[in-house]
Amino acid sequence: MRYRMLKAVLFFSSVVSVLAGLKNSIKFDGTTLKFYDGQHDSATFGTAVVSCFQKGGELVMPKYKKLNDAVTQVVNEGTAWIGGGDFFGEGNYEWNDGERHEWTNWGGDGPSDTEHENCIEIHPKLAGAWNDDNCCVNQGYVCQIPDTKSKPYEHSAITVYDGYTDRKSYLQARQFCKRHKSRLALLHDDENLEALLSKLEYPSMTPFWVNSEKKEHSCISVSEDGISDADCLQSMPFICEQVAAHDLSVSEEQPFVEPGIDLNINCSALGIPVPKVSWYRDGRYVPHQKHGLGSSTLVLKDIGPDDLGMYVCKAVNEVGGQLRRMGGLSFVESSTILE
Ligand SMILES: [Ca+2]
Ligand SMILES: [Ca+2]
Repeated sequence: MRYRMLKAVLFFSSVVSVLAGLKNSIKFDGTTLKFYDGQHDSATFGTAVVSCFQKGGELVMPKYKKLNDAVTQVVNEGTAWIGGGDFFGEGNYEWNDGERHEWTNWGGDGPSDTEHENCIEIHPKLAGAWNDDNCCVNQGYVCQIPDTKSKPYEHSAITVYDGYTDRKSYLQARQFCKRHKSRLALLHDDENLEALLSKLEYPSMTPFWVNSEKKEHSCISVSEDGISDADCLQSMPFICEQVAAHDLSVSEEQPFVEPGIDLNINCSALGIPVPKVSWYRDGRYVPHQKHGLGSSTLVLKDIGPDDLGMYVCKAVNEVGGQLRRMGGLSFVESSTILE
């Protein structure tokens, strides 16, 4: 009797420790991978895509092994949708952002390649192998969500003008930066000051001109000693800054497509220089778009089956920064409306 009870206790404690070891979210490279299990959050592929968007992320696209391994780790039960498929041509697999597959992890002999299986699921119990499945199947999925909204200066590139002949007055420095498709480096807060100083190659006792958000109408300089007011006419070294495309936003994240309607979806982004913003469908440039300054509007008239596809908005400028987000959605759910 005593023996049986001990066994029961052992069994119970092992169940508890297994449960404690199961996590449905992990941190990965500045993002969180979160598993929505098939029992509580079961979703079709299309619903999973929308759900991840609404959570501020996207259906995870494990484009390389390290990320695929992390996804495998977080899916603690059953299988899960990941963000890719061959929706737009049998056997032409791509990620939801329109990129072609480079690294793959198909199980068995690869995708079974039927017209009815166009979305990819991951099998954690088979070492994270992929399988193509019917997009309408309800199951779990993994979202990848950025931890915090990135701060613009984390994506900025600075150029320091500290030669003796480079020295300029505050106003001249501002104009110089502007002519060079940049701005006088902007100070947002103390954290940003530290980031700025850390980008200098060597510690500087000489103050530099910078731009300040806090003190708009005075001329500000920074050095190792911190921020100080200075005589605007003084000649000083200065720092110019370019900021990668950021804060990309799409006016309609989830348009409900019905045949025959007109649709205008605006996409805009910030950056210095002003980023070039463009729409792509299935990885190809969309001709029906109106470009503005740092924005572009996708103009679809009398929507028909030919317009269905995966729409991606890209914003990019010289700094090399680039953000993508999917705008138009026309998946299984909407294509059934059109049929
Ligand atoms: Ca297929
Ligand atoms: Ca299959």
